[in-house]
Amino acid sequence: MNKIIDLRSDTVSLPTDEMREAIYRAELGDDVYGEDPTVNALEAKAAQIFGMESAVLVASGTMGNLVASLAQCQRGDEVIVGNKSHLLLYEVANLAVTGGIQIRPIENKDDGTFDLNELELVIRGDDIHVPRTKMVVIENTHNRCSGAVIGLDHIKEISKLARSRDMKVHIDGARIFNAALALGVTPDKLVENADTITFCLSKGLSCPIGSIVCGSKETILEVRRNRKMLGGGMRQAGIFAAAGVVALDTMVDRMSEDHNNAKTLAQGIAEIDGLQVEPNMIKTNIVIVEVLAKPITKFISDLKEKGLLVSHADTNRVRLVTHYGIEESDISKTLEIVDSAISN
Ligand code: TLP
Repeated sequence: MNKIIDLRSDTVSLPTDEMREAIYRAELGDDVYGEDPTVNALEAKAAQIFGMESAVLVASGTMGNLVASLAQCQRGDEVIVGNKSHLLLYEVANLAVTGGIQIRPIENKDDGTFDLNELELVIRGDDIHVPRTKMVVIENTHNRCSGAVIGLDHIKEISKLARSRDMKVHIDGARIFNAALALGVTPDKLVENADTITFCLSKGLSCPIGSIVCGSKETILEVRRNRKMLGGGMRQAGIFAAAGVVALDTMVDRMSEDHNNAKTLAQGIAEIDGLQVEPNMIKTNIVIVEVLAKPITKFISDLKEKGLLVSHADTNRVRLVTHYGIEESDISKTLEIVDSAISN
């Protein structure tokens, strides 16, 4: 049988043999008591990589963003996010549901950045009629903006503004290692002006489960409390933390292959009539393509019939994500399938 090429997300990537071996051999304990040595090792490693005081393992990126927000905002506070952010669009309104926190979206430009004037304008003043603006969230890389990378200067400017208004900065860095690789900087540089970061082990790093929140000792203690409150205190979590340790050692640099594959994919698709993509915009592993020549659902089902899985990004756009397990040869095959599906 022909291989199914699954480009719906990098979350579909499977653990390496080395990870499976580490999972098998992991030293375990009860992490709610703080006694799982493998979880402790992973958290220490993450904190060190990001130059932060402390870190905590959580079940998912969604949980990480939530517990980091709950730790830094009170009921009735407001958090500024991008209008194309994952936090706004795909996290089930969890800040509102569990924290009584209001979200205030401002525009994400095509490259994922904010207009700093707009950001400044929406920060509330001291007035009994209005909520307190407590935090701003930066998504890096930016999922819905084709994996755009938010640069150091922009992060610095946002943070400077936030600091001057007594606000926190959270980074939704589900794919922060992709951003660091694309910019050629170490990951700590990308968060040096932030209070907290969530990053995911289960995306480009190919782990089966898990995300990590990093921040100051005090904040992470509060994050731990919130994790427990939400039922996310896990016992022998070293079972999957073991894969995380291997991932941080072995899976970061290889993601440049994913970036190259995404670029080749975008360049190929740009030459196909009926589809639109700007290859120069593709800096990491996400390619979002506008489908002009066919109804979107028909296009997606025709691709599936030919052995290619993609996801429906929005309206008439599909998303293709490269990841561990997708080889250069899969990219040529993908281009053949896309070409035949759009022209038939
Ligand atoms: N994104 C998933 C889907 O939910 C869309 C994907 O396939 O890309 N922040 C960002 C920027 C994300 O892209 C995601 C997952 C999350 C947070 C949430 O992570 P999980 O899925 O672990 O809760």
